[in-house]
Amino acid sequence: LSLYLIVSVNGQYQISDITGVGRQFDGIGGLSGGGATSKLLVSYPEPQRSHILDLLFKPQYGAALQILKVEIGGDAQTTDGSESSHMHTENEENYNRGYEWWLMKEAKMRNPNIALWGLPWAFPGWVGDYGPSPYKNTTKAANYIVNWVKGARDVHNLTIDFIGIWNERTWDNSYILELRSVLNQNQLQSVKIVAPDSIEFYPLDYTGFTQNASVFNALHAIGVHYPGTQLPENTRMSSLPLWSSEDYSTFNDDVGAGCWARILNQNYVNGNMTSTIAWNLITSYYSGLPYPRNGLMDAMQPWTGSYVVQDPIWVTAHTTHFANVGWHYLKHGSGSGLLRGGGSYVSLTDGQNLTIIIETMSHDHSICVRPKLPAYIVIAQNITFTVLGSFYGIPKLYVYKTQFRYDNQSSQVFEKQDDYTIIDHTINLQVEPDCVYTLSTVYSPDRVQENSIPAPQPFPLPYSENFDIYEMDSEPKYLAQQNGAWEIVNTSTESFARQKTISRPIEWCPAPLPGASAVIGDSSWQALPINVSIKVRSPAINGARKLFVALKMSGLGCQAHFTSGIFLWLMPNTTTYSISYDLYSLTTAKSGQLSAPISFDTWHSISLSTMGNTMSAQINGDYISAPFTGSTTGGFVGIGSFDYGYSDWDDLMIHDVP
Ligand code: 147
Repeated sequence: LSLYLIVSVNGQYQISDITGVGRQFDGIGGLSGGGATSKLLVSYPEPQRSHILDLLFKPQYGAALQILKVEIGGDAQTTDGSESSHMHTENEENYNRGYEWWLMKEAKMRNPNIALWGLPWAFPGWVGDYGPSPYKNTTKAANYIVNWVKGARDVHNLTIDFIGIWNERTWDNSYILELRSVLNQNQLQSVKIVAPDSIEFYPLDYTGFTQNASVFNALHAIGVHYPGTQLPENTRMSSLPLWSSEDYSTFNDDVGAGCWARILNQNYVNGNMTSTIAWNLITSYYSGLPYPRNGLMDAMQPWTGSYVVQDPIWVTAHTTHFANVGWHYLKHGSGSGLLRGGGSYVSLTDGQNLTIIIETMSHDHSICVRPKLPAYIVIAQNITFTVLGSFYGIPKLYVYKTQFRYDNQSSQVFEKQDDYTIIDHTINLQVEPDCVYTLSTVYSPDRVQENSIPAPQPFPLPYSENFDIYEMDSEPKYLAQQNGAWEIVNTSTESFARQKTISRPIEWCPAPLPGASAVIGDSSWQALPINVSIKVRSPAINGARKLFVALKMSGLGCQAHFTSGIFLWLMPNTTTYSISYDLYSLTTAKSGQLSAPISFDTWHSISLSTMGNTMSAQINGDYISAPFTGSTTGGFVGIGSFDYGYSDWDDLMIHDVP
């Protein structure tokens, strides 16, 4: 019995447009939102903030993204926080909230050709007449979305290219038709609808969706999520563009980078998908929130300016530096396909230029968050490409290589190689597993080396914030709203932060959250004795009826109904206070009466601290103390209410107790 180990395989492939080209390449993008994933980016210091934006958007620089997809805020938690709606209530509109407008303008400034795309996760409650669905009154919902498109145009001079339906929730044919018609009534024919952005497209019956001729005509592209590079046959053969409109969501080490490399190629090779959008664009949410480091790079320390350019940025560059939207893939078998020894190749052309991208990511080094990746083998291989058709006379190609290493040696990432001279219309390459190659007639400069990135530091203490130096309606820095919307109010006499969501939104999270909340600081704050003080006020009209300030808040995101911590509760118009170890007050540590009621329309000073086995609180001068018997888990400082209603906050101060 003899044992053979196959160490290498030869494969021959054609690069040709003789029988025409394949589908149009529609671009690679990143998603800001779904939710609040760019929260910390906007408060970065310069020059780091501009460097980061260059790394995301500047052509032929870093990721050089071709599409920016953003959340249309809906005032509710949508994974790592909530984003503000442009219409908290039916009678008001505001297009200066949050940071997505800013981000879109920064992206456009760097790449005027970048496509912009908006998609809602959650909606303010009024959109669905306070029921659970935005489709109750399709005209209302369509007008709400079209207002956002018009706000982008009229207030920010931004042209929105694509608009979606409702992220990963049911779609509704009559809503799609109504949205198309309201867009058209507003002379927004150029704004294209992508749908359904559904996680479970497969095995849903595609016939019910686009074989409805009017729906088919209303759509520009079919967007699916986390397809695992595959689509059911009837979808894969659709004449509509097929996009992986949310994908990736993987920890951004070199396995995450490997996931991204594999799906960027194979979404086309296996699924005919011509655009892929990474969730998320950049990890700019606090560590300690769900899906840590799921961005193409990390920037979660605005107080230092520290950031990390992770390798998914350079995997993106392997495609985006060498092909523009509007180019075409070459067809399966004549420029694109699977490699005999494992991995894949795609070719892209504008009719003259040629770009070939090869990836040989092994199974264990390219696992994405979902779906399950079936087993397969990648081995070293000799690849021979025969170049035909329009590409027959190409004399040489520029070559860029990434080789990931998982054995403590450092990876070689997006490094320019010697030019490849094509002899006899033939390209020969020896390729090892876990590599990405680009061979192209397009030249791109060497990878930029970021220097002078500030060192990381924990959230600075003591920290104080008086909300005095902001523009009206802007979102306070570092205060990461988890549900509801905190915005600056400037009057002639005072400036403060107000929570502005006054009724239950149409939530995106599967489990409803009880009210509004926001966190600030560090998820690891635990042992250190810590004190938070703040002023709070509940307006008599539309004011919140149960307010909290909290320490050690953990268990956030869509799981926020399990949030634990130390919650100090005040009930406006009563003298009642309580301290609980969880958001639902399932475990109450102490409760009692204050010497004076918490009146409406009045500022109240409160503070809360832990030290050793004791916790203590001060409310307008009343002093409360109790033994601490809660969990030792660390967590953020938090504020909020157990209901929806205005609450005003000012003079936040956090310090460690000496
Ligand atoms: C997606 C959301 O659209 C994003 O906002 C973000 O939450 C992302 C995180 O991976 O996930 O939602 C999904 C949630 C669950 C599944 C798929 C997508 N799932 O269990 O298959």
